[in-house]
Amino acid sequence: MRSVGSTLEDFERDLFSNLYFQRGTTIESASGSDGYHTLALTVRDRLVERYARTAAAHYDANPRFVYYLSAEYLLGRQLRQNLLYSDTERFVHPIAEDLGVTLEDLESYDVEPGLGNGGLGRLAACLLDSMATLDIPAVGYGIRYEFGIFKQGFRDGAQVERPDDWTFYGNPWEFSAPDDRQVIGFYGTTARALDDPSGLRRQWTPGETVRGEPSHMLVPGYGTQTVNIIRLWQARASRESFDLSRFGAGQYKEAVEDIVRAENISKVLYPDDSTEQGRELRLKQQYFLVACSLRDIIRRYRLRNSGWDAFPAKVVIQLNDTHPVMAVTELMRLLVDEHHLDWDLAWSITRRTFNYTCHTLLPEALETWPVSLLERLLPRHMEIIYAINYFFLQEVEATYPGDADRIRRLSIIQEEPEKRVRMAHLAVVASTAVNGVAELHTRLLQATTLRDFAELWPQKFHNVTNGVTPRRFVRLANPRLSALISERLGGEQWLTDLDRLDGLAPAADDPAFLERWRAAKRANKADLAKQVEKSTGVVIDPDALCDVMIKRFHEYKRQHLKLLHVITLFNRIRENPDLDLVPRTVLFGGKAAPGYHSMKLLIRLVNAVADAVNTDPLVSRHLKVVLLPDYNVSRAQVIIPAADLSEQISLAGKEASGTGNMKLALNGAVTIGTLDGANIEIRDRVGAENFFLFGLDAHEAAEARRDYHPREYYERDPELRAAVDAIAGGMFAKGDRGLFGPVVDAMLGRDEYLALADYRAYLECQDRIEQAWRDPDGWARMSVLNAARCGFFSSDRTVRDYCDLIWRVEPVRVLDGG
Ligand code: GLG
Repeated sequence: MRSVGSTLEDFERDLFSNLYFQRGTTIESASGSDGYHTLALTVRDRLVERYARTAAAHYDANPRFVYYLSAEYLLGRQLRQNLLYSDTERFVHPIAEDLGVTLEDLESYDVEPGLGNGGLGRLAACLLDSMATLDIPAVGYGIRYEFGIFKQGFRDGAQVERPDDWTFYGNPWEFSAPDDRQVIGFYGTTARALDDPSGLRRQWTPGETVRGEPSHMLVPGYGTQTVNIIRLWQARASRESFDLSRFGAGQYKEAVEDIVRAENISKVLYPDDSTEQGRELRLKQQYFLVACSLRDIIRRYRLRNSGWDAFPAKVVIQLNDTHPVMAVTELMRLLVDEHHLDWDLAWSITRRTFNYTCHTLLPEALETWPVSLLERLLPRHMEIIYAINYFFLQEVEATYPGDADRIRRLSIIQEEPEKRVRMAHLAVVASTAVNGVAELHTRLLQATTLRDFAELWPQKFHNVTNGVTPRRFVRLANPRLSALISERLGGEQWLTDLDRLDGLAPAADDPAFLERWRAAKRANKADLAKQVEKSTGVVIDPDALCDVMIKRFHEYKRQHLKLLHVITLFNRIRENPDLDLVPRTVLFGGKAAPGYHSMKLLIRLVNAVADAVNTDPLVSRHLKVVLLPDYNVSRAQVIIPAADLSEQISLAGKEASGTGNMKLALNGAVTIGTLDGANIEIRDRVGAENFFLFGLDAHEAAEARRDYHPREYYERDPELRAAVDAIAGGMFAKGDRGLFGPVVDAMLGRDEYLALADYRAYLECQDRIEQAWRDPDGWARMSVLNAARCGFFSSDRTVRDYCDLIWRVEPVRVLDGG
């Protein structure tokens, strides 16, 4: 194996060699981008060597592998992470200084792969990071979207979406592996396999084929030699698709039609599903991901194993939400139709291989697909679903004889109003383990959304509370705080053993430490202020309370409740200019799905309110409001370390877990939140006195919803009425009463997520926060205790839980090469 050296001299030599031989340029003529790419390649070389040793160790050990299937990975920038993980950052500074550049300059070329959209995608990235760190043999499978999640901008305050061409300058972190490409089919017909008396084996003749070309990115572990990979598939037309004769005849568009159709599959993340074509494309993507990945998993299995008996002992597949659930039917098809296994054996293998993580409680977020679409796009898979359902319902009938209603509720097929396949049901039926992502979520899944399944198979259900990687979200995002923590704890072991943060608790009573803690926060806030000014022009005060709500825009998350608070403060200051208010910056960040019109309108309203606040000479002395455009992982890494207050105000029972809540608490932000998702577990750990709780709990919310009249709250509460009236009266729309009318109608009409019911409690809680903020030592104490007591929320712990409860995999140590 070729070995890269580990000294500064080796690093410098490789850097110049890469600049010359890989970029084909010299130091005299190199551009900034050349500099970045060269550095990236040199860092990558260090990881490649570890990867080669990891692959060899895995080959020798032939262990059980975790295969993580996910539609999204929200990785964030790679350069700083890989410098840290390869322990080469210390080399860069002296070399860069010699050359007259800074690491910050070079990092500005580091593009974030926008391959995810929210918490689910970032969780996938955190779990991969922790698996590598814990030496768990694992591969993540996903799609290499040509354009990831859109870039968000604002025009007249309204969200505009621009394509994110993230690979435009090339992605130095990725290797393509064309030899491992796969060919998969769509459409076509099925026929009976004549030599199969059971009739369960059939022959599928696809009507269209598409190539999946893989590339992989390296996923290094921290403080260990393991480097795993994430394998991403890109769709390519099969070679015959280019119609040379049409091209020759000048029909250029028609000549490439098939190519365009095939390659559209991996064009964008979550194609808009408001049209028939969009829905078909989404399902195509899902099948494309799992069909390519399963073939690759089988290829890897066969490198060291033969026969099928050992398959579940060597392969555990984790389905990240319902998007990859077609994998179940594809494995059945491969085993039964192509490898001629008998149905029962194939089913037993399948059931022992898969596990399913559910990330939601909202029934509308549980995917279902029309039977008619499946019959056309994946005819064989639809037959397999029917067969799985047939045998499953026999099992149900045997357990609950004559309970037709239960059979209807449990069935994988929904009959009314249109026949559809319930992907979550398919996932539960085909999995060994099903897990929710926080204690409350798992409990509610068992009690409501998946209740019949929990009664049928109670032993299948587990809770695995989410976590976040402290490497990216504390060490990289917040170097100041990290240095302080390491100094206090006497080393960096906390980065791989986050429970050690507990050792900070006594420092919460040490005034000198609190002073330094505050200074770190203050400096982070100054950094944030610079970025806010640069991207919005708004000047914010680093000494103001930094009140942060960063997450996707969704009605259940209740950004509109936060906005009602802001408008109330606005009204209070205008009514009473001498009011002694705590100076506060309210920072929003988040995108709305392109087809989610009500949330796009809310974004517009947030921007309009921000404008009104920031330009009012009176109000802006106390309050600033900013919606930072294009919220992503890189921006999160700047905002989170600067936050004083973390807004986690979803209606209780709606947010499965949340992970932003964990990142913020670990960075010393104090939470204002409802008893929802992982907020509950955060509060249990940091202590009720260090957490600002308000609002209905999940049970009360469910009760209140039965007979709910938001107007009564509006009429009873003058401040609430004034806030709503300000919107309705066109105060934020230059007098136009129509523009934000739908926001008001939604609040007063249905108020689906009970924002008005929680308004007064929320405001009172914010008043308590003001009081607390006036005592700087008291606040800093809460802040320290939040960080100190949140070690549980490391994704290392999450991965250990998955290993113990579900995966039953053992780590494989990779020996040091040096
Ligand atoms: C979900 C949920 C979040 C959860 C995340 C990761 O909405 O509450 O923290 O997955 O489990 N769809 C999501 O982003």
